[in-house]
Amino acid sequence: MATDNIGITISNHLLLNQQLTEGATGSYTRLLQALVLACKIIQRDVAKAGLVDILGRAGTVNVQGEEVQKLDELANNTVKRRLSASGEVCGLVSEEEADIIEIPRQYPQGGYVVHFDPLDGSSNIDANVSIGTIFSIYRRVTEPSNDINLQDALQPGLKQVGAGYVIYGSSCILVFSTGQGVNGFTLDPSIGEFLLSHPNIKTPNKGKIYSINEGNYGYWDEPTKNYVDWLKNGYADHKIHYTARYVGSLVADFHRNLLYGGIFLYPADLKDPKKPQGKLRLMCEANPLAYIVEQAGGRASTGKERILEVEPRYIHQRTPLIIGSPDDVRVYEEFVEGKRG
Ligand code: AHM
Ligand code: MG
Repeated sequence: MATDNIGITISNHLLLNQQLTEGATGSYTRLLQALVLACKIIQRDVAKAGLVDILGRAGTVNVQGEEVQKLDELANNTVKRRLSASGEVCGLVSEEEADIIEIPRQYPQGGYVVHFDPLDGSSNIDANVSIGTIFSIYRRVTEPSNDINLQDALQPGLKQVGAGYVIYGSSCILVFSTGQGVNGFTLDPSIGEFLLSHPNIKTPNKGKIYSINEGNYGYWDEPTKNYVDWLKNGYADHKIHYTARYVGSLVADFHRNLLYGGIFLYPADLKDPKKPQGKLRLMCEANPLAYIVEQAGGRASTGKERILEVEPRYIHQRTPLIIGSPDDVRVYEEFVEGKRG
């Protein structure tokens, strides 16, 4: 962690970037500031959850067929309200809602579309394990005079103009990229400000950590089984003592591996005929993290294709996600290509 940058607030950082961007109007900065505020509010709610009875199930089921918890609803509503009120978005897509969310007419319609997972890792809420918010930003591509439509919401990850995530954990950290590297800001609760704590994050080319839910081993495809077997039993070949780490919150697993190096895998899950593409969502989970990892020098793949080049067909599309240090992800792809195994 660099101490010389410790005093730079996220507002300073965003405004400086705006000044350095030719033709910038301030729209993008206002959008990011609204996201930052939403995440501070969610952090406050997460920190108080055990005290004010917002843990536990809310009794409804989200579009993915999963039970929604109270904090999920609060987080979803917070992001929706704050982004709508910013006047900078023309539509939102939430992991928690089936359709594109239109912006209430009382607010100006802006030029951006944001996909978000309001509370990732929600099965961990009751156990005080790290959870987070993930977001992904696109420019509108259709005429502003019309309502936004699927063309605006279904753009490949390469078209993102920014992405990030927040982890509500031992400390609250916001990591994001606007296409010029990756920076991490840690919330100083005593002043309520995010301060630059991790400037210009670069992920190691190789790591020793692998992160995958091995309970699903019997349901993986052969290349994934062969790859994980090789990590565990192939010391004579790779000369590395790999170590397994799996929180079960994507943001936490991703963040750890981004800093330390390693590979996270959520492959296709052959046990569930409804999820032949695995569990994770392309638009609100895989694309934003793929954007960040590439900006940090890493790699993100379905095993066969670069995540950022996948053409989305529907907003809640799922995808296998293999992400992390570039050399590690490349080796996995070689297993898929049949070059190893
Ligand atoms: P969520 O967005 O509903 O919380 O689900 C996604 C989470 C990820 O955070 C995590 O990587 C994954 O589900 C864990 O799934 P599993 O329990 O199958 O390993
Ligand atoms: Mg999620």
